[in-house]
Amino acid sequence: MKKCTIIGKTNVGKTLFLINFAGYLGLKFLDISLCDDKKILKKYKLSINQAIYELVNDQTHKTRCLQSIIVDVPMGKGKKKLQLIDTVGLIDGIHSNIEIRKAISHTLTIVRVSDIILHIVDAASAGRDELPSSMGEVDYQLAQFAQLKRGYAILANKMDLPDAKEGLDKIKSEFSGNLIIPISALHKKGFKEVRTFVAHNI
Ligand SMILES: Nc1nc2c(ncn2[C@@H]2O[C@H](COP(=O)(O)OP(=O)(O)OP(=O)(O)O)[C@@H](O)[C@H]2O)c(=O)[nH]1
Ligand SMILES: [Mg+2]
Repeated sequence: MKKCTIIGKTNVGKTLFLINFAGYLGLKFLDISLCDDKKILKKYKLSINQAIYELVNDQTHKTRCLQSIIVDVPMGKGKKKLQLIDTVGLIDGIHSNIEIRKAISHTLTIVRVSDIILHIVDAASAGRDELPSSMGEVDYQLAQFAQLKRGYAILANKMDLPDAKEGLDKIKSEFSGNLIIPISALHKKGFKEVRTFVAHNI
């Protein structure tokens, strides 16, 4: 089964995107596997609403472990299974907490073996130059590495917020030459375009 990894700085909306995109693809419940880069550590099931309540918030590094689910992606008359992997938020520089450093290292390992990389950038923070979510050095490094792969797209998230349009213009000029899809993980906007991109790359 192919792997699609959701990556980006902390607090940009990776986990909310995973959950709402899974819901958009038809899942009512999520069978979530917590894992490091080699093995599954724990499995559990949550409804979409429970998952949002328990796994998403605006504190940085809410997600501290890779978490993955299996989704069916419609392809023509059929569908294909895909592993969607939510990762630990990246930061510019080195984190002081060793657990987060380890989890970031697992995240980078998974990116190397992923077929599809969805790089989420917070367009609203980019518009306001607001740290820590605003795009930074780690986004440029990630784009340089990931654009060598066929299945790489940048998702400009939080397009529902003020300043996101200015942010999107900045993202387009900084990452020109890449596919950039504006989305709102909160309002499930732009998901059709993401689904089409994913289906083309499975
Ligand atoms: N307005 C708005 N808020 C969003 C959107 N996507 C995410 N958020 C909010 O942004 C905050 C962070 O969302 P998460 O999904 O936890 O972000 P994350 O990238 O997984 O963060 P870490 O796990 O800490 O790295 C939460 O308060 C979300 O509700 C969006 O499209 N619009
Ligand atoms: Mg998260």
